[in-house]
Amino acid sequence: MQESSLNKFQNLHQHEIFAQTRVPPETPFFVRLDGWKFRKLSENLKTEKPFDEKFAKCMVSSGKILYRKGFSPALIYVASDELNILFLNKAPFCGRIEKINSVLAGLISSTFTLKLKKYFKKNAAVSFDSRIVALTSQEKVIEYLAWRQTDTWRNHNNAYAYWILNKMGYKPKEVSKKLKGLKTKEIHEIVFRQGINLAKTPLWQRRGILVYKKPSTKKTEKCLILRWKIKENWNLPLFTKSDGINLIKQIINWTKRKEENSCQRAK
Ligand SMILES: Nc1nc2c(ncn2[C@@H]2O[C@H](COP(=O)(O)OP(=O)(O)OP(=O)(O)O)[C@@H](O)[C@H]2O)c(=O)[nH]1
Ligand SMILES: [Mg+2]
Repeated sequence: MQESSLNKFQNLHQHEIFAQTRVPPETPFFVRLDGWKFRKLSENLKTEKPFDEKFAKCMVSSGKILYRKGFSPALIYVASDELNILFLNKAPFCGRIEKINSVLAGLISSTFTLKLKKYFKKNAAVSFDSRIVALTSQEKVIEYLAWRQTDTWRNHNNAYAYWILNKMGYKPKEVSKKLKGLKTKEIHEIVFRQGINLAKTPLWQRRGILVYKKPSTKKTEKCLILRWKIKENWNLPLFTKSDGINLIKQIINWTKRKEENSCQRAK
């Protein structure tokens, strides 16, 4: 009886038309999560302007939850209210896009709420939007990170300029008008006249923060033990220069080695 009444609804599964949409196999991809209405949130929290280290810590430790929940991203690039999570060959949920976007956004949002409580002693329900950026090669992965980092630098300059001009008494609309179309050099000069050198601000504000797993070996009496530790890098090189590119390549190679090892163990 119960079965026959259920059968009647079975074709409704066919309406879940996006459920099987997947990232193509063996395609590296980023999941980019961006805080929803975080400008308002940062005002409500009274975060430090233009950058708040506690806010950045909330972002970083929210990203790190993924490792503890069994996901294996190659790296997470954090900047402002954005998390860029790179997966190489091992896509979670067999690459199912709806599942990846919804579970990751849920996990990061709930963790971020808990971290706000810890660092700001405030309760706030937050949300992140989530999208998938599929890339075709290691070069594209590096190019993508260079793009996000360049955007971070642009946002950094604007954030300082807004903050300085605001402090000088300009209204938000006047600030926007004043900054519109200005070149980086001109923004630097405005801020410099107020005593801040934009080339000397903390590196994490200018270049973002990278989270990844780094291998280390420990020698015991019998053998060498390989360990993976989660590392936070708050002093990043430029991803457009050789030391930045080499760092990304190194992290990708570590991840590939780790994935190969876990495949061999599973055989
Ligand atoms: N005061 C302060 N604000 C921050 C900090 N980090 C991020 N923000 C805020 O977060 C915003 C992130 O930019 P957006 O993602 O474009 O703004 P949003 O309000 O989240 O907009 P949507 O993503 O479209 O919902 C910045 O504009 C800042 O207002 C910080 O360290 N300190
Ligand atoms: Mg946002």
